[in-house]
Amino acid sequence: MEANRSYPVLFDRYDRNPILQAKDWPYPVNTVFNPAATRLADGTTLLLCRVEDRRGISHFCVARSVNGVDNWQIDHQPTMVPDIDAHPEEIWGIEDPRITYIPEMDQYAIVYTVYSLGGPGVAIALTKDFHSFERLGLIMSPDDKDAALLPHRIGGHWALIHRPVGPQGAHMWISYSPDLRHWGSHKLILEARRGAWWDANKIGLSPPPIETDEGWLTIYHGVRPTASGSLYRLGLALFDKEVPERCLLRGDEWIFGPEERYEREGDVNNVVFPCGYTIGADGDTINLYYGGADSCICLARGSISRLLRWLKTHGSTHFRRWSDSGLYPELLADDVVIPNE
Ligand code: BMA
Repeated sequence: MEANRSYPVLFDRYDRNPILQAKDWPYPVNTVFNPAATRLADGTTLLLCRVEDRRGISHFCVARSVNGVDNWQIDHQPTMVPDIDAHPEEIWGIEDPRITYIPEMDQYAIVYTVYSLGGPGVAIALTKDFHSFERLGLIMSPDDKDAALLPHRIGGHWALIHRPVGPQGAHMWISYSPDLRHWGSHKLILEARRGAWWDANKIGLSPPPIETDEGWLTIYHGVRPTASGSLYRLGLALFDKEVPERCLLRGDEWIFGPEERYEREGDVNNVVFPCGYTIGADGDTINLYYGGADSCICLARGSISRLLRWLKTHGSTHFRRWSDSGLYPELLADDVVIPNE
């Protein structure tokens, strides 16, 4: 069905999507999707692709391209595979990586989902070269995923955004650590909405937040259950630069969702799932790399300043009122009009 285009289009799909798929792989695989992305010092775009083998278990494989669009050089064998002996929590695979370059360590942090016997959890590994990896192990126990590290310390501590699941739903949280291994000061930062909303009940961080002068521009996904399966769509939120647990703005409408056939049909229908982006030489263009229908890798381009402008006109702060969690009491107090007694 033709989509109604009367709304602002914030991400333009590359017209030769998908850019990578199973048939491009140098060894037999089922699917390739949900890649992390970064730009290396020499300007090369590196994708750390989630590859699902024909047992159903995922590993990571690196693809490199000079222009970030085509002529991908794919590692001839898996780059990072589950290390079950040292890390039994990786027994059913490693999934959905997010890369953050950490200037203080001159290393890349890869935060990824491990599929353990107890369910999905969050693990972290460090690398300088995407050939060897230093695993720090499981940092968030199941059920938790959709995690990424901020690139520098906040008030002396590292900050991780992640998505634990509890009986009250699946919401986004932030946690802090002095050493990347021990995490605490957990805070709920963005709640899934309720009822019929596109982002009701289950949300999660998509790629790592984008640091801008106005705050951490954050693309997140919302999962809507329907009679024919879940619909994965993307929305926007902005968090305070100094206090990243404070949400400043949240868009009401989703900004990107499955429309094209490669997003509508695959191993899991109706999924767009970005885990990474690169920023163009202009400092504004965002190249968003995403999985289509859990089967292929696609590219869409947007503009950071345009996303911020959209958020200012389409974003709201009203969502805070729906919180019964006691979040932001000082803001609530300002918002709520108390009748004269
Ligand atoms: C999520 C993650 C993603 C996947 C999506 C749709 O829970 O596991 O890896 O793309 O489901 O299947």
